[in-house]
Amino acid sequence: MTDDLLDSPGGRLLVSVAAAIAGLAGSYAVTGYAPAFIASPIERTLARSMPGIVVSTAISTLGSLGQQLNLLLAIALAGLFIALAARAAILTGQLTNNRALPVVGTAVVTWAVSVVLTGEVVLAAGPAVPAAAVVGLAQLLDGFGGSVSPISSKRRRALSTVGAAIGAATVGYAAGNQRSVAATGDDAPVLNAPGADLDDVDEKLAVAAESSLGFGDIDPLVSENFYEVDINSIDPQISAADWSLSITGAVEEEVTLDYEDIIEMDAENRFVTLRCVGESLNGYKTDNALWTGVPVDSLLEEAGVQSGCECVMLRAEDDYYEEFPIDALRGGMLAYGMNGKILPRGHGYPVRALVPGHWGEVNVKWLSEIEVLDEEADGYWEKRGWQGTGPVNPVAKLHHESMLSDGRRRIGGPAYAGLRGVKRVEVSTDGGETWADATLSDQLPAASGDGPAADAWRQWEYTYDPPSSGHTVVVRMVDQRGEVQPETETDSYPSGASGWVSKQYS
Ligand SMILES: Nc1nc2c(c(=O)[nH]1)N[C@H]1C(S)=C(S)[C@@H](COP(=O)(O)O)O[C@H]1N2
Ligand SMILES: [Mo]
Repeated sequence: MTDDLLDSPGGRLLVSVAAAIAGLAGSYAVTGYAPAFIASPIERTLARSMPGIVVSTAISTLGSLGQQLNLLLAIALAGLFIALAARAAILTGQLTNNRALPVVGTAVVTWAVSVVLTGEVVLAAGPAVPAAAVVGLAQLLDGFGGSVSPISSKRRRALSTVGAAIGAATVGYAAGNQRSVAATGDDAPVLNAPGADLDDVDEKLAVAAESSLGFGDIDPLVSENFYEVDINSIDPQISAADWSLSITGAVEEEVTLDYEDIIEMDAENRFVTLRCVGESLNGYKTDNALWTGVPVDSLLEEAGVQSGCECVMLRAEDDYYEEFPIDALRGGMLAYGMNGKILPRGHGYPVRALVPGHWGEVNVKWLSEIEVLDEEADGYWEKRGWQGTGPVNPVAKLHHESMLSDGRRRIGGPAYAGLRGVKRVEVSTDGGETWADATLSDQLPAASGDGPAADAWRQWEYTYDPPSSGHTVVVRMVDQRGEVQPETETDSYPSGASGWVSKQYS
């Protein structure tokens, strides 16, 4: 029995774990937060194989936390693979008395595992090299090959190995963050497309800013922090130059378009609000933006739709797919710009679909294929029990409240009804006995500039003298046809939350 770190089971475990940490960091360093990161395919597989009801429950109870936990689990599993590779390589090297095997074996097996997972032959060196280096360092510190160990105490050698791994992790994490393409809007480059009218974008955004009942923390008409819902925690990272969109299936002629084709076509700037079917009644997964893109209709006409079911499947680069009536898509657009910026990665760069008035889930991001179907089929979420391919449920939310200096209370929030349009918001401060009209923000302008936007939310505001005793405030919306938002309360699963938002004041 020697005093070598690698000769004890505990020492081997420690070195294997250190190799795993360095390997994970190395992978992240060369990929950033992208699908080529070694944990990403594991995370996808976990998310795909989770039973629908588990996913749905996780979404409604944990929100995005569930997804983060899933990613953590995937990272842990990827680390386990590397640690097992290192441990096996060390043990085999010792058994066969082959001094090169621990390092070479760790490198080769980690590389192979990474290639199998991610399909990236070159980037797989990212995890392989640092993991093998940690094993090599441990051997070196043990003074292998007859040389004298540079560090005599075993404990110190262990600490040095772990220290090196943590150092590698720090550097790798920083490098990976540098490399990560921002998912959200603020960092996206300014839009520049031959077919887009950017002055019109500025004008419309200015109108939205003027129309906004801008006070306190009321949600602005153009969302500052547009919500994001994805089936994977790591978004696809697509280069516009490699991207194309095809219209396939039950068509007279398949049509394929690349990014250049699309940004050269005549574009329009449209306010469209999105609402996720999974959000709670008074939730924060409804947002509005000014989108730049091209109408889908003419492209469908070019392809010549011959659908037996009048239905269509949209498919995406993240293997997401949603099916719905093709008529809904005819009014939609292919968006490549958002609020005057290039469509951010997290919202579907380079191109996403917008399907006015319909639940968020059919607004497919990272769109790659429009498949015209002959028969109905289930989309990703419908396979998991959701029914979110239809028009949104109307809702007036209560998100803002403040006390004014004169003792009155001001309440407000967004109201949205999809293509039905918000005509009125009514407020009751006596639990629904009597109702009064709230003040509404002006309707946002239509893409053409003529009349109101077909599918955009409005803000409401109401100020009242609160009674000294307890009372209940209830809010409801009336659509352009005069229909009152349904009072019946339902959960978001499976077809969207409904009911009137209310709040009790003591
Ligand atoms: N490719 C793809 N498209 C997608 C999703 C997805 O996971 N993958 N999520 C959908 C869901 S459930 C919603 S609510 C909206 C959200 O769009 P946003 O993230 O831009 O807000 O995108 C939809 N489009
Ligand atoms: Mo959603």
